[in-house]
Amino acid sequence: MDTLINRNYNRITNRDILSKDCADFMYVEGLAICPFTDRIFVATGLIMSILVFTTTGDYLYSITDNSRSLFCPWGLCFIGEVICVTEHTNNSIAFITTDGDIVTRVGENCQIFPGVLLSNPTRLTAYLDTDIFLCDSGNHQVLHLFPDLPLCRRIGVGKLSKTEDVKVYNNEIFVLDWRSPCIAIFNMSGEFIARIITHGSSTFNQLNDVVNPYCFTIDNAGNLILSDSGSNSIRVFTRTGKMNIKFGSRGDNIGKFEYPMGIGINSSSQIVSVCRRNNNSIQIF
Ligand SMILES: *[C@@H]1O[C@H](CO)[C@@H](O)[C@H](O)[C@H]1NC(C)=O
Ligand SMILES: *[C@@H]1O[C@H](CO)[C@@H](O)[C@H](O)[C@H]1NC(C)=O
Ligand SMILES: *[C@@H]1O[C@H](CO)[C@@H](O)[C@H](O)[C@H]1NC(C)=O
Ligand SMILES: CC(=O)N[C@H]1CO[C@H](CO)[C@@H](O)[C@@H]1O
Repeated sequence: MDTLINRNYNRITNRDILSKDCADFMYVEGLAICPFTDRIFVATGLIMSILVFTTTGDYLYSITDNSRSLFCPWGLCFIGEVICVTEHTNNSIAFITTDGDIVTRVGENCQIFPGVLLSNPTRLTAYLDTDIFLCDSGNHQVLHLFPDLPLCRRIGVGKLSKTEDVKVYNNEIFVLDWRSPCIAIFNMSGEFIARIITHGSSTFNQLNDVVNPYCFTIDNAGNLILSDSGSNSIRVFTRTGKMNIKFGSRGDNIGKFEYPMGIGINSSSQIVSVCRRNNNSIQIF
């Protein structure tokens, strides 16, 4: 998926930003980029659909599930060409084709594993193209779902609060915990390693106004790219939590944000970001 282009984030000017409008982003949540086509898929929560865009952010079509509505799609990831989507209010995960056909659905207020009942699942990520790591936010944990569902294991019990987004990089699991806020790191056995980008740490002053981070991504060099809805900015941190760059502020022009949410990186290492407004609501850096 990722090429070996390592981005230098020191110089992002408005001339480097491609921006497109989308009228339906009032409730935008998560975002995923299809590993095969680089098309951009955006979950719209209360609008109950997944919007699909070209690699350059032009609107193509909307997926609402051919048999019945998607229930509050929140987070997206791809396993092969299948979209995995969390349905936030229904406590379910739908597996759906890019044409809108449901492959399968698990959860729906039922146990997905003995003793495991999803509670307000938020965002999720694919691992090795077979497994899924999922933020089970109401249960204050991350679930590792194996290919032979409903088999799964819990990660971060007692260590996490309101989990919003998760990524795996270099055999470490990074979890965005909104309540702290911080990113908690676990190893593949589920052992807690560290919290970074957290209040009280030496990096605190660099992020004094990080208040509402909901989504993040990791580039191929291991930088964490955080979408902070509170400060209407995007910040790039190293693995140790040192901030490299902050860009953006509130506004509706190019390079400005209003409630930035879903964020991803396309195959050319471009950052794709969406926010909750009409004009210039998809921006590609
Ligand atoms: C990544 O996004 C940029 C900006 O839209 C686009 O020019 C480029 O083609 C995209 N990369 C791929 C592999 O689609
Ligand atoms: C999903 O949520 C919707 C709206 O909250 C509700 O009407 C519907 O019954 C739920 N479906 C299931 C299967 O729980
Ligand atoms: C995770 O950390 C624990 C404790 O340090 C260690 O015993 C275990 O081998 C580690 N697992 C992996 C996969 O690195
Ligand atoms: C400058 C610009 O694109 N303005 C548009 C912002 O969005 C509103 C509502 O969709 C449009 O009416 C404006 O033309």
